[in-house]
Amino acid sequence: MQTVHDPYRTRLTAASQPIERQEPVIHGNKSGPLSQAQLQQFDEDGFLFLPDMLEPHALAALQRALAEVCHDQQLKHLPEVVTEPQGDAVRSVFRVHELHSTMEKMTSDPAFVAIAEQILGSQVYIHQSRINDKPGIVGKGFNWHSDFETWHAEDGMPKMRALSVSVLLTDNEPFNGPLMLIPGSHKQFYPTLGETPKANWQTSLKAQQVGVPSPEHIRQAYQHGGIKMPTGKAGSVLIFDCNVLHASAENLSPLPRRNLFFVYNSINNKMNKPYGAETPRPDYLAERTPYPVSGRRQRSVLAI
Ligand code: 6CS
Ligand code: FE
Repeated sequence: MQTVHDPYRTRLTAASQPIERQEPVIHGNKSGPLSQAQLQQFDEDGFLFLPDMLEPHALAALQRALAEVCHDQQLKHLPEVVTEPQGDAVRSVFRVHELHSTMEKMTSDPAFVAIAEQILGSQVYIHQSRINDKPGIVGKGFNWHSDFETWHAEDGMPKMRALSVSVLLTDNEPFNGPLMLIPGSHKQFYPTLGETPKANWQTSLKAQQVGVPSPEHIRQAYQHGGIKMPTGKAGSVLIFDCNVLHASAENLSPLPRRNLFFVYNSINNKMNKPYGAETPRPDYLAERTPYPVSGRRQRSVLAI
């Protein structure tokens, strides 16, 4: 556990007030694919939804890759594959950019890398990648959280200088458990109550208990920003800041909600020791050695 001054103390034993974000949302003023208006929206809301971004052949290839990864009998027993709390339906598969070349290609698409570099103001590397399969009927939800809170406490991410790209691989409808976000919530850090249990990730990835903001803080954030639920067609893309509060409900519909996520972190924001846990999580959840993604050798498959 870290002893140096930490502006984002969390996993506390007593309730604590929200803390003002210390870092900007847009780092520097690099040019890139996003317009000034899009950057401003990302800055204000903490996310940006880009409908119908993927070329159809690229979407089809990713959907095939997802099926291969989720149903591979050899991968099944890897710790990267997380099943739903009850039963053996696949909930998430981590480190997909190293498990499948199509996924790897997507994470190094020049347009995505350029967007990440534009927002984060430096070269970037993949901190984490995953599929959330959220199967129909049995797919459970994700409690309210800030990703940064977990990455700071359990992985040692020092600053808010990372973002997630979510590629919708099935249509995200209001009824199949799409992501909900609280616009503007990324400007505050909501410290959470409760010490991190040993090897927390073994249970937290099925159902998160620790690192969840208090109902009072969620209410406060909601009163300020409301809730947005960006739904849309497969092939759409959601980009969101590492500290925006988000959650999603269980999927009682028969239609799966399959999303690919990958997290770009600034190469200047390397992991330290965890700020709120005894030992860092395994590499398949949090890369500790930054290999910059260059994204310059291939043609982009994005319509931007
Ligand atoms: O623990 C994590 O790193 C992951 N858990 C959630 C619920 N969101 C972000 C991240 O993939
Ligand atoms: Fe999350």
